[in-house]
Amino acid sequence: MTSFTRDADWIDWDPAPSKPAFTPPPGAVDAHCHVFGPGDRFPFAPERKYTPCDASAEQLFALRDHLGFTRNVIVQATCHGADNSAMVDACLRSDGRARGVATVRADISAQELADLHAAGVRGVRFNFVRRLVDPKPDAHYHAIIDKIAPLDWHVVVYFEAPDLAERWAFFTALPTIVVVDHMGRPDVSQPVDGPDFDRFLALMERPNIWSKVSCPERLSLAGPPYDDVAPFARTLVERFPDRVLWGTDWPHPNLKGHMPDDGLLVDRIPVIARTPELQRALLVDNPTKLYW
Ligand code: 0GY
Repeated sequence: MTSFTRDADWIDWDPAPSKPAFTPPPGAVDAHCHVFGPGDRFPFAPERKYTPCDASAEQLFALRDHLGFTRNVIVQATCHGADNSAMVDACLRSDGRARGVATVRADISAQELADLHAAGVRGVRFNFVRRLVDPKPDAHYHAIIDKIAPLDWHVVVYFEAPDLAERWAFFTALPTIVVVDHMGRPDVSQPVDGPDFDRFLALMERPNIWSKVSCPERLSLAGPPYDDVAPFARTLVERFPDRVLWGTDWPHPNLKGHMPDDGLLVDRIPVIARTPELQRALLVDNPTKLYW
């Protein structure tokens, strides 16, 4: 048994989120969430950049039910490196109600990939956020792309807005569906119709690019209820209704300052997806197409 001490400034997830007033449509998917450990069962990776509190599959499924959701997409968190055991275990114990996005080594074998697929994994995550992972050469990513091609998986990319220009050629050359985490992390002090977000919208004009309209709590400068982030998410939902996903980001790694109320995050959905049709596409049809 290995025990871990969370980082001194780590903020725990909210154990008693509010019950949302908004009722998600039947079959709704929380398409971006994580599990952490528990560390004594699924040790955190030696190369991790942070040590979180535990956040188990049972706790995630309890939150799913409390919020009125049906299914989860569990994204491998960087604190577990390329050891996908905790995420895979959660998928296997979900009764088919969770799918996964893995982090894999470039030398992963076809059998290991087949095992991940059987467990419910449908994509890999490439993380370019330097405070979370050390940079890797492009050859690393290209080797993985070649290996996942037979499985018809997609790629989830996480980067910060200033990195988009530098990585443009790389992102636009990816042959798979590419799902961008958290709207490419826009600077929400800039106008939604300004040059920075225009660059992201230009990326979205490519038919294989999708975006998660997630993490207002991470992007907001104003704080709850995150009104400053809503125009960015709403723009994406209305312009690209068939290529957007929504997620809680529970258990909210590395937040400084405040921990969001997950019930409030759900209550922001009708603010960014203003019709039942847009809500159904965002929460049910799009994630079902990609993951089930
Ligand atoms: C997120 C955000 C973060 C962390 C991770 O895998 C991770 O460690 O994704 C972050 O710190 O911005 O997407 O949940």
